[in-house]
Amino acid sequence: MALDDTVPIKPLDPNYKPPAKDEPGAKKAETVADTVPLKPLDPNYKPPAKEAPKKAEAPLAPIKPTPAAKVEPAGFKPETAADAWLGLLAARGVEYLFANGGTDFGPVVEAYAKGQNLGWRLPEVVIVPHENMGVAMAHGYAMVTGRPQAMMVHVGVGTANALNGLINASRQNVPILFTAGRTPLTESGALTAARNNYIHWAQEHFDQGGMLREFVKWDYELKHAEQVETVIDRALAIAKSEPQGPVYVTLPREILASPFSTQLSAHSTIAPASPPGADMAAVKETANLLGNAKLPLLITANGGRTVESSRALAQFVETFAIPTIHYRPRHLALSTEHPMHCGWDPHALLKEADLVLVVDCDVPWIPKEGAPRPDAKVVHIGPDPLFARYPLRGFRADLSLTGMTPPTLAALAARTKKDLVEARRKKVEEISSQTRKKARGGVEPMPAAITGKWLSACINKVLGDDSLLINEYPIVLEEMTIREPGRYFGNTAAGGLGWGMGAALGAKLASPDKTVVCALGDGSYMFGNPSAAHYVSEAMHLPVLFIVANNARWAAVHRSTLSTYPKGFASTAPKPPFATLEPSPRFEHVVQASGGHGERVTNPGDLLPALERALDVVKREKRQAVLNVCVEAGYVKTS
Ligand SMILES: Cc1ncc(C[n+]2csc(CCOP(=O)(O)OP(=O)(O)O)c2C)c(N)n1
Ligand SMILES: [Mg+2]
Repeated sequence: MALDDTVPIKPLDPNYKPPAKDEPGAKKAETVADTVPLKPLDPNYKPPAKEAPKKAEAPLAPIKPTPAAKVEPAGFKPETAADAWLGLLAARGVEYLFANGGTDFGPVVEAYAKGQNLGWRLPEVVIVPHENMGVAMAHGYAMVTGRPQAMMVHVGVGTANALNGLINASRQNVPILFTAGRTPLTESGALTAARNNYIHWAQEHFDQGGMLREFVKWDYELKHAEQVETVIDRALAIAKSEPQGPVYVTLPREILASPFSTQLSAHSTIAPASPPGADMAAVKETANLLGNAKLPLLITANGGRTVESSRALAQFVETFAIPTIHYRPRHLALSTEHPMHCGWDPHALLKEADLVLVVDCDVPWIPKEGAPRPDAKVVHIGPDPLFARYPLRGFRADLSLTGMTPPTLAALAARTKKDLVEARRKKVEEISSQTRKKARGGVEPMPAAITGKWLSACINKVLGDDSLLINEYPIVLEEMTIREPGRYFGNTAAGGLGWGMGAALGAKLASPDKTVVCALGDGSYMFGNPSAAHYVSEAMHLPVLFIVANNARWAAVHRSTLSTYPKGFASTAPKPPFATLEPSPRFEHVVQASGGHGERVTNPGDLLPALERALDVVKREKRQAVLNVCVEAGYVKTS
């Protein structure tokens, strides 16, 4: 029996009443709605216009990302390190500065105002009212465009709030130039921007970078104005070098305010390192194994990281008829309909395979659930095939082939014989179509209660070819038909919750012409700092459809307890201990506070029309929307 089947299933009660307070005489609420002193949705609501739309129906001017930065105009004459910092960010191609400020920001704010006044080219500032949500936005932007953006937060406390997001970005190899102020260093008051507030003493760290050093590729404190160019160029070059990742720079207030007199270069002074290239001896050895394999298997999580990588992987598995599993994918390398696409769980095919190619994948299988045959060979391929930053990772590796996916697979393809390929092609195609057929339910018939699987099928039905789907937990991938790379983004390897909403907003910022849909659990929604995310959506005109699969619990937490203690006390508890989120908030009302459209869906029959309505609001009215979908509590998550 699958673990998930052990979860006691109890559908959400549509007439659910939150528990009345125990005090005598406490008024019992009649319905959920009665407990909420909110006005009904205003159908004629118009978002306060930044750029004055005349009617709610009138589409806002399309959001254009700041055009790629040119070398700063002739008038750019930085007088302080902060002036130079901001101007250089723009000159080096940083389009956005995600910002959450404090007393450390004075010189930066002044430099920005000066630059705006004098017509300097500057990154556009995005105010992010929570750092974790903000860093997820920078993550989302880079994951869609490949371009690192900058973020600045308030000293150590802001850094601490961003850490979860940085762990996600680090494990997902997403480049971000993450910066924080440092409390002023000097006490006498003689220097510009010296200490002048009580917090400046308590906010000093012995080692501010130490807090996140494990999760950035490099960190440094700007020690003198003269260093600005080197520090920005070095930071960006390291972040962009493979395997990519976030970097951290701290900026003490007096240094930011100090005079700047150094000549700046028009272009970056430090080029990123060239990507790792495959060693030919290792390529030949792998080609030999592949050429002689009867049933190879390819497992990937990040193979679709870029369109180029996705195309290379598709061509490779087509050429050699290799069944391909996306295991806990963060990107899709193959179309879900591809004849080599053999599903989402490697363990069945792993038992048979005589060669396992692990491509850009940190966890290719779960040892407790299965392992390659003792006589099979296992080859790991990626920019860092050993995942050296993971403390423990013991998957067998007969060969660890360092190299980016496209050139490595091309080099392999050129050296591999194809004699055995056609003998297996039919069998692999059969596995592919049978796997799809068995697992896919579709929208018909309609179930008695909304399951996660059926919700996914309904989302699939309404997703257009122009949409990006950001999934923080609930999507059952078996139900999806996603044919193009770069359209699906799953939550990160580290699983730090609170990623989805910010990532979706960052993706929308990067691709204003796409329809961005973000699927979340009720837990993930609350981790995402919803009021901060909805604020940014409205303020930056970034309409996203947020779909909350609401089971009023952290099902994953309960499943995890049951996996260790399937027949323990927790398994018979009336409500999942440590994992119940009742009374479930009326999420549909939260979005209204930021001018969005919110609906709660309880009946299966109402789901598709509600999805259509919400999409219409997002696409035509350019307003965000939340669908609070009450799903059956025990849905089975398989992908
Ligand atoms: C920052 C953070 N805290 C806690 C967790 C542990 N955790 C993993 S899944 C999960 C529950 C997610 O709840 P929800 O989004 O409602 O999805 P469900 O499990 O109900 O499907 C939690 C709390 C985490 N991954 N990240
Ligand atoms: Mg939940």
